[in-house]
Amino acid sequence: MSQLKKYKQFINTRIGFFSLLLLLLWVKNMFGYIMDFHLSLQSPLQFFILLINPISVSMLLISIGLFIKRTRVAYATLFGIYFLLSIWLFSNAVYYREFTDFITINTLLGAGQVSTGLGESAVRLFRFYDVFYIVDLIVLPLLLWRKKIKLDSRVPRVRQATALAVLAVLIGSGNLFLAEMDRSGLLSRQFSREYMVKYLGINAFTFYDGYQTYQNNQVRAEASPTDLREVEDYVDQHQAEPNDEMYGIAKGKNVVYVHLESFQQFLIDYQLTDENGEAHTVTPFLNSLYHDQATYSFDNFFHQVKAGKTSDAETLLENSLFGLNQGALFTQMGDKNTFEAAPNILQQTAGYTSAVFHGHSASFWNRDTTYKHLGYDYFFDSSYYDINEENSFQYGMHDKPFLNQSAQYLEHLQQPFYAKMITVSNHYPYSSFNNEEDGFPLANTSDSTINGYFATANYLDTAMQEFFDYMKASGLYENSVFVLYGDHYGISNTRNSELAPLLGKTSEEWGDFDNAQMQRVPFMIHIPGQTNGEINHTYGGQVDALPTLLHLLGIPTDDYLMLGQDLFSEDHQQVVAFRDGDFVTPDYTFYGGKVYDNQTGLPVDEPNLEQQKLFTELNQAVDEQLMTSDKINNGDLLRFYQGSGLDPIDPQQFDYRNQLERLLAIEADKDQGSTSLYSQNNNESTASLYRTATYTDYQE
Ligand code: GP9
Ligand code: MN
Repeated sequence: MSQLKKYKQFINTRIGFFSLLLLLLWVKNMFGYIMDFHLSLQSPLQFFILLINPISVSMLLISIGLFIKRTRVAYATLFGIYFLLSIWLFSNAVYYREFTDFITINTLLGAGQVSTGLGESAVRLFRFYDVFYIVDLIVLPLLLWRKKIKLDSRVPRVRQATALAVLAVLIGSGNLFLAEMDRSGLLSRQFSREYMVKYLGINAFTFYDGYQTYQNNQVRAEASPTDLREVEDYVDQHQAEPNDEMYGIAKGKNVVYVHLESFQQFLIDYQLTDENGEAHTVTPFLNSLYHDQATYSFDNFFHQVKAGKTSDAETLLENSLFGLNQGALFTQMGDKNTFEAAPNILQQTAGYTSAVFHGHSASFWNRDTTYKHLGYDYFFDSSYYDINEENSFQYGMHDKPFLNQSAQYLEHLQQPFYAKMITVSNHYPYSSFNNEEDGFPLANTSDSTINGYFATANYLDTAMQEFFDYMKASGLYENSVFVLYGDHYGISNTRNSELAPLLGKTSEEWGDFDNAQMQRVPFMIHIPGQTNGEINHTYGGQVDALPTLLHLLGIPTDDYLMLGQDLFSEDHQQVVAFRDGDFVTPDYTFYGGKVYDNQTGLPVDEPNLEQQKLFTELNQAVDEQLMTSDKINNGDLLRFYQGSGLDPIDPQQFDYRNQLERLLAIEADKDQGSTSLYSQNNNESTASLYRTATYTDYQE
């Protein structure tokens, strides 16, 4: 019997038809990966994962048809599931062309209505090669009808069908294992939909998304306006009066937020000793800013993020609410919840224009949709930058070219503006520089992650210096307040004992108390013109940033449901909650289930009665703050809240395409009334004032 005949015979069995469908689906998925979905692959392993990721879910679902006895019903089921999976793939491909994103259950339910206009524009999104996605949906039924593929009336043995289903699950587990190996925390952290699809395939992503959406929707559906009462009570009781001396000192100024990626406080004033015993200051510029008389610096300021890392820091700083205890709020709720975030507040109370600048793909951390819900007018993502392999790495564009190229957009924003620059070069694995940027010495530990950290921090430092130089040269500096913050640790606890010798301790001495202290990140508010800046020792965290800033801008916060407190306020309570319920105060550190005395760094093994009482109170205070945050976020309670007087945001009104054109149109429209730097500079660009150099240039 010829080979071909054998195949034909096989296809004429139910298992054969099942196999054919599976093969076709795999091919179409690969076709989609090549033609439509841009999933950047960084290693052969990632490529391998991509090859296997469509198999398991397709196989499991289609195998349902193998359990059905009646011939026609069995074939209808096999083909029906195949049909649905094909259409789903095709829909995702078309959707992706418009939104560079995958369809979520929320999009389907119409809840995350940011995706306007797909209906009208769908036609122009079709491509000639789309035939490939759907032609088989017509051809296969025809072949069945014309008996080119014959229906097999023999029912596969249950054992056989079960074995196939089990195999599908095994493949799926193997897939997940490899995925987690390559990117740990994939499921728990959910960096982006792109990651999920790249590692697990479209279908697995859809199911996981569906499961999560269902869970979230349950809680949301049960929430009601009465739940707000407890939240309002909490906020009332924790209101911290503004400090008169500080209130309004930055009124009307632009706000320039600088997100210092993975930057820990210990880098400030740190000197790295190289192998010749020579000391190198890691961040000379940031140090000078830290000590500047126009800077209000904090040396007991802690990050409060969890799995959502950068995006959690953003959540905290924009809303004065915590991220979630599991996963990232941006990814889970960013396209659905109602927020009363900084861009919105500043817009409605003081006429600010808001913009985020970040040289990475818009969908990472679900930023593109979340920013619309936060009320950001503009979002300059990687598509606005001239990015190439030389000037970028897996997390986006390097800080110097990124900040440099941001100037061409920044200068067109109407003032006052609220702009957030998200840097990224100082990101794990701290090794991603081309030769030009190499130069700052590496630390000499056995951990390459630690070794590179100082050099990338130094790079960030010079990038900041260039940015500030430009701000001064362009004239924006005087009229702006700069807020610099570290988003989270860069060196994780598991590496800290290796880092210990660089911090004057031995690895053996290092313990959880030290780990907790390492969660300090910089928080500096630089207000040009001020002369009584100082290093403030108040204990605080990222949740406190927004009320602090708003008071400096002279904007009252009493009516907002914020959980942080103004760091300058006399009433500021110095209890800094970590997201997992641990916390620090000026006297004690609660970490990993133990209480430590800050003065000695030793555990308080036998607390006296007074201490016991205090610890219980502190624990309760922290739990209450975190619970209140969860209540607001999980129940989406701000949708019921009217006390702030803010008009609700319509996320659909934001569109992050063609932004430069829009900015130019606004300038033209306002004419003499335009307040952008560009207009003030007689319609001349200031971008050429930006000076940027490489490490070697700096040494010369
Ligand atoms: C990527 C960047 C990194 O866009 O902001 O996020 P992180 O990994 O630090 O959470
Ligand atoms: Mn980060």
